[in-house]
Amino acid sequence: MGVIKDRFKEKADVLAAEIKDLLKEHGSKVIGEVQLAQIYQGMRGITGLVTETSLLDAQDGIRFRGYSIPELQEKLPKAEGGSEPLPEGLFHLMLVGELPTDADAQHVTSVWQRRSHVPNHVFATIEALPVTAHPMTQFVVAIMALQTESQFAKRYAAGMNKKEYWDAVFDDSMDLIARLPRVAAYIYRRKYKNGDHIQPNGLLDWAGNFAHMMGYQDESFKELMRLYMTIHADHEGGNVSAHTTHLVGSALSDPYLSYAAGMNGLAGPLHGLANQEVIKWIFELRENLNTDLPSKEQIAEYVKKTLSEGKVVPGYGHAVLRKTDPRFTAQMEFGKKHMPDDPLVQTVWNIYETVPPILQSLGKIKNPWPNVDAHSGALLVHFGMVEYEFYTVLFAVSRALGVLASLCWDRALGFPLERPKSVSTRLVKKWLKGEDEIWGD
Ligand code: CMX
Repeated sequence: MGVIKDRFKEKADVLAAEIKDLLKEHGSKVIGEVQLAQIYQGMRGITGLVTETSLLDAQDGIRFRGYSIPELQEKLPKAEGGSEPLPEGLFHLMLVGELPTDADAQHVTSVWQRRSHVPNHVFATIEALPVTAHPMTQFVVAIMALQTESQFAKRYAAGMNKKEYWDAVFDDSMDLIARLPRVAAYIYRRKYKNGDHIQPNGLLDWAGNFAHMMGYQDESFKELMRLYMTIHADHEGGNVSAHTTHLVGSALSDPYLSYAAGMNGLAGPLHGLANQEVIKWIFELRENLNTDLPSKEQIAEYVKKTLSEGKVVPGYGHAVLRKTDPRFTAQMEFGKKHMPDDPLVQTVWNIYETVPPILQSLGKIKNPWPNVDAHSGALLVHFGMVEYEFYTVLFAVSRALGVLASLCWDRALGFPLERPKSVSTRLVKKWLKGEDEIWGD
């Protein structure tokens, strides 16, 4: 077995034993109560999942294995000459639960370099789609084409013992993560750069190589990709992309099937697609007002217009967070360091000063503060990546790190098929009249 696989298995065996004892002793403890409204309203606030890789706090934001984003920026290994964390290090942290050394992160880089070959039929499958197809459609179709490579699917068909599920999921996850930058960069160059593809550079780290294959050689852009891939990787287990990957994986669908399912969820405008919606909205705002730097008054007017048309202000609000998203703040810091005078970046900051009080004044929005998607596009545009329909693909490549690390844990801990109980409104009405029990079988 590889070094990381060994370490993972060792940790997983310890935790599996702990969970067994924990459930034996405390399994019947009540962890919360469920109100009728919650089952009609997106299950907000219901604790019903275990995710080991990260935990979201409404006030403090995301922590990966207990570490905040600023802590990760300080403690995770960096590329030579760089100051942003390597996503390889974050993956190690999420998977093994320990901060990696520089050598550990380099090891992950070399494993992913070794496993990054993408078979030709995947490119042929992408080519079979109209070039006009949305990049997320091309991306998910490509993942499905890659599924022919699943070790899990092959081993399951050959009668794999359930004790080995984790091992096959681990191998598929590493292969899939390794291949994603090549697939995503291929889609980018196909759609926006006349199919003028760029070969991988075997000396670069995962995110740096991704930037290179998309055609961005600027060191600062590579740094942005390292930061971007780190902060978008995981957001505990209940968000649509993580939950879907976990749910589909619980049916023993292999990692390719599970991840593709999750990414179909990420492609929704209330989730990952919001990053393209934000920049589209700002471009429209600038075009409408015929200025590169709209005033705060002009922004306020435009926000009110958006709301009056029954639309959401993209990049604002969150189902769990109740403060400014630390992922927004990390990107704002990057902007201050690398491009403080960029008018688009300044517009994002002006929007940040303008939108929250307006949303708050509506009285119904639980979180008027910006989320991760409010900032990301402006940084990309600064480097010339103006093709905003591609942004969710960047998010998807990063999200693979969290959801696939979690999938490894799901199988290593032997989590069963996920199958919550649902009710009909007919039953609810009967239950309210005392004519039936709501907790049937
Ligand atoms: N603009 C306008 N209205 C908003 C809003 C926003 N940014 N955020 C929430 N609301 C509205 C909701 O639509 C809802 O309205 P109705 O009661 O009329 O249906 C009301 O405020 C209450 O919503 P909430 O409880 O505060 O928020 P939810 O947990 O239901 O939804 C989210 C969370 C993210 C879907 C929502 O805030 C939103 O649509 N934001 C804009 C899209 C966005 O940025 N998504 C990205 C999230 C991060 C990610 O996953 O990448």
